Amino acid sequence: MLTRRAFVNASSMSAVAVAAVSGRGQAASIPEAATMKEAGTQKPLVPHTGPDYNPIVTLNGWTAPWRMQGDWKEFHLVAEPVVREIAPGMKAYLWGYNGQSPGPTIEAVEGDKVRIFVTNRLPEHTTIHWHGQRLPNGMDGVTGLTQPPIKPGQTFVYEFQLRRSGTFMYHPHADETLQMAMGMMGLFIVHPRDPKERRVDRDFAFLLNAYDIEAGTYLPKVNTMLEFNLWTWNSRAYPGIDPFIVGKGDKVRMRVGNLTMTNHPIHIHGHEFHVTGTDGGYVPEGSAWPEVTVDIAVGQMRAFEFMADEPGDWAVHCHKSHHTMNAMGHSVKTYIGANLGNLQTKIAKVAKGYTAMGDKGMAEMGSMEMPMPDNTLPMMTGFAQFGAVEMGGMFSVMKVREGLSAGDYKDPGWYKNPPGTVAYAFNGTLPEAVRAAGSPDATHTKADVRVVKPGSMPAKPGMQHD
Ligand SMILES: [Cu+2]
Repeated sequence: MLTRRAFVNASSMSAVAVAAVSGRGQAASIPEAATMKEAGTQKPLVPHTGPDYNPIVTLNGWTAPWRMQGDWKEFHLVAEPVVREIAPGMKAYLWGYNGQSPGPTIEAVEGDKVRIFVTNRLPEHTTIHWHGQRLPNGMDGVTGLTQPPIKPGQTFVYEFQLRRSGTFMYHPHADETLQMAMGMMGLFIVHPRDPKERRVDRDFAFLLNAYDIEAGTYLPKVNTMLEFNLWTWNSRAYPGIDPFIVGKGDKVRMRVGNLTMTNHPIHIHGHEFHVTGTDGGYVPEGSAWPEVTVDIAVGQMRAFEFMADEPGDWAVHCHKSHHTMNAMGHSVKTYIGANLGNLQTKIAKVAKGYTAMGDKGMAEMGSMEMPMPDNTLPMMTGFAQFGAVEMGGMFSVMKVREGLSAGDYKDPGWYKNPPGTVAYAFNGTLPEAVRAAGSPDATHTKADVRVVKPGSMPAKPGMQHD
């Protein structure tokens, strides 16, 4: 028997708790199921057995520990109800695996034989489909088609050999609409057997998912088809999504899987990348194509790589602007240019605390403290060194810093911009630092600049809808 310490690889997974499997008779043969309480990004799980690889950093997630039994790598997933913090101030009652949604990332190596125990602690049956894997048909996890359902209380065993390396996912193929809308999914990363193949310095992974949770409530509406109000990465919404911490000069890979009901163009600032992996495998080295935005369709996975050579705090986000918005904003009416006059006073007479907003745009919502029901997230939020970020949903920050040692994922704080490299308010003269730096704008004179006075935009009749 392996000791609990060896199984959990205690050196790198401090926050992992180990729960015994229910059923005394089975405890000898089923590996203990680790469970995670923290919603933050956990330290990558350095392999303690088998070939070396650079472990995955699961954004706001963790990697499942395993044990070796002969030449089988054994994992234990427990499907169960979980409480997931979507961002500080909001929790959701979801279904997931081993204490979290998404479940833990399964990491293994090309050629490994994996045995995955799946225990069902849900109130209804489930299965797991290993999305993208080559495997015997009966291991594919489709209820009714390839296997009987895993009933509540049962444990099923999946066994297959990992025939190719790459980025994969797992999710139920049983009552699928409901179970995926409740957050049941996870990443499955297979590393190449040759540790030098496709090696990068930082290897991040996250799933795109979405929920429809009404303000003040905790349960996702499971039959929503398109009108989701929380756009999340690994079941977290900005500002709940951790930053990507990267050393200057690091080769970085991001792997993204889409288990929402719409496509997401994922965009990074300040760098161009090459798309190096799709669902079908690696893009041959000479054919990887350059982008700054990669559209990820429903059910797809994409991996892209770049050299992080520009220090700074760079935005990484979905480019559908409604996907960088949280729950409270999606039904706000458009009043741009409208003269709201004394509307606020009038409505406040019947609806206490009513605030008329939006006649100058909606940015004020990013900085003001609006009264909100408990357990929801403001439309646009987050603060950084220059003020309100006015974002939500699928948004994060990549912090590229000089001198980080390998494996250092501590948040370094906000970027200290060198003098003369931050956009500034123009007051008629150019500061010495900018002129000395030879900014192209130094050729402009005051007369070239068209000054638009705040408030000069005319209120056009008919601009408000509703
Ligand atoms: Cu999106």
